[in-house]
Amino acid sequence: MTSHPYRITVMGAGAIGKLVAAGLAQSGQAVSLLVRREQQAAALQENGIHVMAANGSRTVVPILATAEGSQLTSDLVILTVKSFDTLTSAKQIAEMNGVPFVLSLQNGLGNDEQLTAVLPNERILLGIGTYGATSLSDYEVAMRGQGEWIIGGRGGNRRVAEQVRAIFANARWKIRLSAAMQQEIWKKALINIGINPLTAIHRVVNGEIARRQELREQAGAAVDEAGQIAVRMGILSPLEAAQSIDRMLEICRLTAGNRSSMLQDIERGRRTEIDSLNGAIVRFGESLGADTPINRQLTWQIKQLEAGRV
Ligand code: KPL
Repeated sequence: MTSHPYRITVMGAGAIGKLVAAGLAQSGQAVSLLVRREQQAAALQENGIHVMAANGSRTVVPILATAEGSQLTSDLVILTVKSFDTLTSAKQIAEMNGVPFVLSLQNGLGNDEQLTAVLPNERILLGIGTYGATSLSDYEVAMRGQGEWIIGGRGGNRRVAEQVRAIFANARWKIRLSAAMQQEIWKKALINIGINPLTAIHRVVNGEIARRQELREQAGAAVDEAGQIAVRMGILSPLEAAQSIDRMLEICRLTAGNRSSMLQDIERGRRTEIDSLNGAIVRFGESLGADTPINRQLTWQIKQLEAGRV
């Protein structure tokens, strides 16, 4: 990447997009927020990003927001869009001035394959995050749980990954590098596979999954089934897969007051990321000849909710 200041574009202004853009802008980085709707761009331009901390305090961070990406020149694009928008976003990035580095901070399985279908491998960084954030409006976000970012270079680009790590650390985020992002992405997906559908179906905050025995057991069973697929695919060791249930419950407690992204999507009548989470497990299972009834059932239930049938 070029010398300071980095020109950073955060693509997608959901809860995580707003949180990241605000944090980086506050730390002095030149940040633009690229959104899809003109109306949201206008709201962000006019109000800035409002970040509500756990203690209720509100910080207003002025931000440059636009719905017109072809005008932007960036050194780094941070992708926070939903997993079903990854391919479209990758094509949009490919048309930007110059080819920036791209850091995916998204949920779900399969984002990396979609990015590499369009963008050069050595420009792609992958990341996951376990922060809890709830979007309150087009320009307001509530921080609801401390987590961490884990990032790494897809094409082994450790130098750029280290620069990005330093940028995030400077913005006071907890962040670490990993040389095994494929495993990290699966471990994070296993967390979402337990928490997200059950919070959305039962309309509860994350903490309830760890607190209520029947939800804890259902979430654990979904994670266990998905973990076995990860083991059969040679991605996680049996021990790593077994540890995923405890990790999922730990994230429930760390983000106890948060509404999961899937619950937020259902509440707003939007499409969810079920296809790249529990739905992906069903597909991988099918290709291995393994039945995954728990994840199939959860996928079906979320699809019913998406379609407004329940
Ligand atoms: O990733 C999340 C999500 O909601 O999608 C967690 C970490 C579970 C926070 O809610």
